[in-house]
Amino acid sequence: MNKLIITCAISGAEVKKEHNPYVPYTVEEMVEEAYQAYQAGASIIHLHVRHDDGTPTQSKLRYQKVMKAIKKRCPDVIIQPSTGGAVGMKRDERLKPTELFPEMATLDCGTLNFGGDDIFINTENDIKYFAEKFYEKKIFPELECFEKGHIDMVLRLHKKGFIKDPLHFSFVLGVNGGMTGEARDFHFMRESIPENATFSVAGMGKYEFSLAELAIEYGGHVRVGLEDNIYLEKGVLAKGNRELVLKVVDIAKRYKREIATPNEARQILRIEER
Ligand code: KMH
Ligand code: ZN
Repeated sequence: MNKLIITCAISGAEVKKEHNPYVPYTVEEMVEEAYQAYQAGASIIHLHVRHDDGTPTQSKLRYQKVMKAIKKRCPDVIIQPSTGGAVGMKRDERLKPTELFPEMATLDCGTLNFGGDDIFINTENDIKYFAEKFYEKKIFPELECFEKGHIDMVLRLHKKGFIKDPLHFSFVLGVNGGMTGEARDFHFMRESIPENATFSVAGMGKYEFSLAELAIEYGGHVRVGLEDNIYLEKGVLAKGNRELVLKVVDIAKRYKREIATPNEARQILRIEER
């Protein structure tokens, strides 16, 4: 089977040190968590940045500082900034990290409830607007789909030429307000994308490792990290992102899937050289 690409979502925008003290805020903490995840087997670092007090920000300057420092420590790693940012941020604010021309970034493909009164807004016009900016800057989009309707939106926009090949999906399952992360949800999502598309799966909370295992078994790729889940196992907090990545590496061994290096990940996803 193809090699396994592991993405590590080291920080997120919502999770706090009160939830898990290893959630990184400062530049130094971000770099250390990225390095540990990379050493453990992650070839992609999905990145949200924070101010030192933990407040999420889409500041271009802050992304620049963190990305530069990560690249110094992990020269070949793929850094994938978020354009989702935090709930409530506006389009252009969310797009700030794309001004740094990262090789890859997330593109969120639909609106959903996000717990309590929160709504994560990604209208059809938002998606078209984001896609236009991505292709203009030759940024490879990871198409984040929180439920099946988001895949349908991608396929519609792909047909109309707003979203282009190669298609790489991320199924983000188990968000409070989105689709759950049961096996049947995974199969429904997996069977709904074109055959030549690639996919990665991010399971929130209790779904993280069961979905990772399904993705590994069915030839997909995996995202783990403190953004998505703070526990190594039920009731045991992870001591950083490294432990979460290593747990995926262990599952991969059982299925005899080798781990992709960052350059192999670029080839598998068909990220064009710039
Ligand atoms: N923080 C969430 C509201 C992404 O990174 O593209 C959105 C999110 C998605 O995390
Ligand atoms: Zn994110």
